[in-house]
Amino acid sequence: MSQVLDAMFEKLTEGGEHVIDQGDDGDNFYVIDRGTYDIYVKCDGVGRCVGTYDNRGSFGELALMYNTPRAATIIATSPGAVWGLDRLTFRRIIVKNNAKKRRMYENFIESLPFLKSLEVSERLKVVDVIGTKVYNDGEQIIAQGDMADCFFIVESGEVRITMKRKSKQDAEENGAVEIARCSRGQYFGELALVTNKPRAASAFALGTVKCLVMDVQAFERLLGPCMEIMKRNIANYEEQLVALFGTNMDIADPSA
Ligand code: 1OR
Ligand code: 1OR
Repeated sequence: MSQVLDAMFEKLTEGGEHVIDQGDDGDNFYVIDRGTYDIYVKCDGVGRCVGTYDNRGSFGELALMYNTPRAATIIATSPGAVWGLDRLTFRRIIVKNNAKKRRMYENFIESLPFLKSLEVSERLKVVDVIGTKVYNDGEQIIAQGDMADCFFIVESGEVRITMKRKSKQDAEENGAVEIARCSRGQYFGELALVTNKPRAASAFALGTVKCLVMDVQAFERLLGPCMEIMKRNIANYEEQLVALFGTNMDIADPSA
């Protein structure tokens, strides 16, 4: 960690500035300090905005990790600042760390049924992008109604999913209702990413919980082939919702 910090340099960015251009060779990896950045990917020669970073996140790792040309163009849309890490240091430290991560998580990721539509090489890329996060007993992992920017897989421990009832009055009277539990190998937090809506439910740690976390950009980039399985499961939520609350309120719209 201290080697990475020592090697990082600050770069101020202006609105409209191209921090990365698709097709270039990779020089640096960037961590956002502040500012907003659009992600453009060329399709038949035409650049299309496929996502944004809003004051957090990182980019520019793909060209350095896989020795490929830049896969997207990143354009600042406000004044901001990023922390850069040069290619050599990135490869020396991050790529070495990724090799360790592959050894640790390859078997676990291989065993997950919802990732079975991915090729082996794609599952390895999933291992490369995941981060890990530990939550203490009772700690909130997701808050219903929040905007979403990541997806979770439970590595150990148990996660309690709760949902507030439809009307405010009900919520105050009854509090939140437990609707599901997730344990090792199960995922949560996909719904808001798939529907582009706020979080439909809250998630809390039951005991100590360790999760693998993936940001929304990696989720969209890598998990496309698993969408069918996830969407089938979302249809199940809708059925359960009717059974539990006796209403078909739109889970994709928790503010309703
Ligand atoms: P890089 O070194 O290739 C561009 O330089 C960076 O943009 C890339 O690393 C990623 O960090 C970041 N597809 C490819 N690269 C992306 C994407 C992305 N999003 C962010 N980057 N997709 C967008 C998913 C929202 C998939 C588009 C089909
Ligand atoms: P999210 O991004 O909306 C909360 O953040 C997560 O809780 C959600 O993604 C799902 O991954 C997870 N209805 C809605 N979300 C659920 C449900 C659920 N279960 C788990 N999540 N139902 C439970 C069905 C057993 C139906 C509602 C009663």
